[in-house]
Amino acid sequence: MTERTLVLAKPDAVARGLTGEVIGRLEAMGLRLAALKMIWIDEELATRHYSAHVGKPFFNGLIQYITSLPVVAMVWEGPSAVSVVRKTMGATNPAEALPGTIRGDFGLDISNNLVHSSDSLESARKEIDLFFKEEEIFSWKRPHEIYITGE
Ligand code: 3AN
Repeated sequence: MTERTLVLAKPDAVARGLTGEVIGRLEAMGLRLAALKMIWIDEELATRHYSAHVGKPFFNGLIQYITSLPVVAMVWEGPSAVSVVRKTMGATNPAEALPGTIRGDFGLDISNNLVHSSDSLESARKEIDLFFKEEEIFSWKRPHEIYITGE
């Protein structure tokens, strides 16, 4: 099923010049970039985005980190996009993420884990809503899409 998922190249990815690497990996897989913008997340958006983590010991640090520099927010579209993108990101803790994943290849520290992607279709819908207006998201297909995504 065609899905959309939210991806963030987080402040450490932007600071380290890894935004292109993140985009390149998802593009190379055949997913379609449907929306993209740079945004400096404020405390209110950060708290809404990470509402599941309110009260956890790392919450304040998480908010400080995600608001420290701009992020590059994206919507990616394609078959099973939510789970496919999660696999590409690797485990939350880069120290445990497999080589070949973005976090496994470029990260070392759980508080600086480079990327975010939605963990379910339901959170994807909510998170995309938080970051994008519907008119900022484009559904499009390649002429040879059938050979890439089967769609
Ligand atoms: P993921 O980003 O893989 O979906 P979540 O949703 O469990 O992981 O956590 C959201 C973010 O909170 C992580 N990307 C990470 O930056 C931070 N985080 C999660 N667990 C910890 C932890 N134990 N210590 C510090 N930061 C954490």
